[in-house]
Amino acid sequence: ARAEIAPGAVHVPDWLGLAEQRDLVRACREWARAGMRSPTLPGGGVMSVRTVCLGWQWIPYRYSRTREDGSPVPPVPDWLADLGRRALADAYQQPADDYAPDVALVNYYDDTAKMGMHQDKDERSREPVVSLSLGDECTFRFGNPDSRGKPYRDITLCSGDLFVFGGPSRLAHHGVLRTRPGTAPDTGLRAGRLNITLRVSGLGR
Ligand code: MD5
Ligand code: FE
Repeated sequence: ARAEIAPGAVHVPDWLGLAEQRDLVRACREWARAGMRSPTLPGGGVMSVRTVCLGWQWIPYRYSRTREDGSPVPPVPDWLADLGRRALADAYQQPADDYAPDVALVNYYDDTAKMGMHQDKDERSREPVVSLSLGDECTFRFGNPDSRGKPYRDITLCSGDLFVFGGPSRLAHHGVLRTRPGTAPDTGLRAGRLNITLRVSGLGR
C-alpha cells in the first residue's frame, strides 16, 4: 500500500513484481559490464557504494557527458524512462507523460556499504527522483531539506519497492544506514543491494 512519508515523498512497497525485479537485475549486470567505480569525494574519501551511470556520468558533485576514460555515457533506454513514467504516475496517482528522465544512477551496496546523509542537488531540474530497490533490504533515513540532522524518519526499503521524491521533498537530506545481508528474495542478485535512481538532469543534450 502507498504511503506518503512527507509532502511529495511517496513509498510504494513491492511495486515491482519478482519477474520485473529479475529483469532489472539482469539489466544492471549488463550496464555494470563497463565497470562500476567507487567515486572519490573532493575531501579524498572513497564512497563505499559502487556506481554505474546512464545518460550523464555523476562525478562528485557534478555531471559529465563522458566517463573518466573519455568514452561516451550510454543513454537511458526508452523502456527504463517508460518505467519511470509508470512509477511516477502510480506514486502520485496522476499522469506523468511529460516526465523524461535522462539520468539513471545504479548504485551497488555490498554487505558493508552505506551512504551518508546528503542532498541530490547536482541536477539543474527539480523534477522528481524515482528510486527502485533490488536485492537486500536497507534502512533508509529520510530527513529534511534544511539540515542533515533531525527530524528524520528511518524506513526499510525492500526489493521491489518504489520511492518517489519530489515537490517539497526533492531536496530533503537522505542516506542509507545499512543493508541487511540475506534478506533478498531470489532476484538473481547473489548478494548485496542495488538501487536505481531516475532523474532529470536539466542539462539539455
Ligand atoms: C539509495 N540513493 O537507496 C538512495 C536512494 C543516491 C541515493 O541517495 O543519491 O544515489 S535515492 C533517495 C533520494 C533521491 C533523491 C531525493 C531524495 C532521496 N530525497 O529528497 O530524500 O541508494
Ligand atoms: Fe541521494
